Amino acid sequence: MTGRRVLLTLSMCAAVLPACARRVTPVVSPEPAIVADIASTLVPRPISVERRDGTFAIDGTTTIYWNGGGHYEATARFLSDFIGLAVGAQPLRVAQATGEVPAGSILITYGPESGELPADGYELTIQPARVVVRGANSAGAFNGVQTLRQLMPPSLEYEAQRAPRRGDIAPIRVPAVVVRDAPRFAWRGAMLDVSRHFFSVDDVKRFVDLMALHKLNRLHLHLADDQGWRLEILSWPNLARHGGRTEVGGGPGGFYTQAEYTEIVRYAAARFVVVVPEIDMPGHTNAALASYAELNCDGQARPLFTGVEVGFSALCVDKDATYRFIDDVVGEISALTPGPYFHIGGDEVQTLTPDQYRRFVDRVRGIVESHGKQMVGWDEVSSAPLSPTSVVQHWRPKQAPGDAVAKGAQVVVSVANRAYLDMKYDASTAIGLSWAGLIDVRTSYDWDPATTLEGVPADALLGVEAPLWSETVATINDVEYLAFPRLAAIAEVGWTAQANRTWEDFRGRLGRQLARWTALGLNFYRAPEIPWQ
Ligand code: TNX
Repeated sequence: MTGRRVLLTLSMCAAVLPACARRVTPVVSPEPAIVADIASTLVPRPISVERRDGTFAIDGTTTIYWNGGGHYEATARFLSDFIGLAVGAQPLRVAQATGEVPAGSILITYGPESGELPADGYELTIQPARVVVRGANSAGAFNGVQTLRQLMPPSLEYEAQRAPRRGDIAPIRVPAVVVRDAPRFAWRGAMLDVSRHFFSVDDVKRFVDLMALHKLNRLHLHLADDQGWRLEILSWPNLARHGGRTEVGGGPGGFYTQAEYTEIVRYAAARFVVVVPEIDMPGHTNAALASYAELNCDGQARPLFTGVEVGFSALCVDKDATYRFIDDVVGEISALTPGPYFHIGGDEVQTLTPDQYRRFVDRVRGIVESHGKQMVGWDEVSSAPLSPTSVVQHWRPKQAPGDAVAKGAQVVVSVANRAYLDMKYDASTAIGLSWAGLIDVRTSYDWDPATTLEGVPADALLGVEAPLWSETVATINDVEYLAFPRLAAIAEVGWTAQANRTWEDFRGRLGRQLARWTALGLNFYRAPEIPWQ
């Protein structure tokens, strides 16, 4: 069955997948039919994997049943779309289960059988007679399907495998196995800075796809900074129209219309990824200050900015117009965003007094909450009053979260010396920064979010997030290069219990992603310390 899957040429690829033309030619390597120790292929590592005898065969007659409501149906359709036309001339049938499902089918449902699993957990049971994915909730069922996906042939990741084909079509075989699994943290995030360089809707979707494969569930979009305002705001149209027209280095920039942003949110939600929109303020606001003179204390619009310095800009915090502006912006974005969060940035303000800064954050938190959202901010916001619903994102490695915790806030750990995807891997990395250090794959993997910062009790620790700032990152190929393999490392830091993971074991499993990532056309960094095979 593997032979034919391997016979892919660049021209076949380019015929069905325009992306092939601009990507590294995917050489789909031969795949081991079934790897003996299948746990050794899964990233992130599950709680438990028990191998059973035999395999389950997916062919053109396999039906994917769902039970439990629309979110489960969406997951069944995700699986059908993933398999595409790999096993037949039609996509696999998706149907609602009514009672027992017949032998030979796949069932996506809820309620793990052997005891409770935490939210987002799942139980995946593959037997020769059937496959059952039981989610603790709908996100759990989706996570279980991602594990099932990682047990399928890596070549399926290659879109050409889902195109119509002629001749015999072999079934897909997956090993019989019982996987029980649940995440360590509720917040497993990645941040994309679309302000310093702009990324298209398709680029963002590609990033979401890569997140979902690794069970990441929060996409933080850094939508506004000095160099660009990237989301259409109907009540302040010049923000995007003028403030979105450039980027670092003077390129054309761009912005998402509200319809495009809504499409990103929908696409992410279909993959159980919650979008966290960020409008950075009161600093990092030059694009807004260039678009509306009235937001400046001196009433003078600023010129657009295409450099990389930080800290020079700030909204006029003593003007009422500033808060009308913020209320309008937060209101419009909140209405477009189903997730519970609004990120106000709050980092690196150098032109305000501490008291001005605290009063600003306090007032903006009230605005965010009046629009029904929880405020998220970079760790600087801890100096201001917070709510128990507030989330503080710690990026400075030496900044203890005591203030935030004392105010009842939750903490997301993004310490720059571990979690920043925009740092270089080593001194020879062609793109990236190095102010927080060089971050090789082991550095991004081998740490514990519970102990890296002083004084975070377990119940205040919401999760981890890996930010990708884009001063030096201009294309999706650059994004992929800096993000992988390190984003897979952070995904496991966020998912797998500390006691259940070691660098040596991870290294081996990462090496076994070679075929899958190659089939995906992923432009990942071939880190020399990883045994790619
Ligand atoms: C610091 S991290 C910043 C960003 C830069 C980044 C580059 C943080 C909250 N602020 O403005 O893009 O460093 O690594």
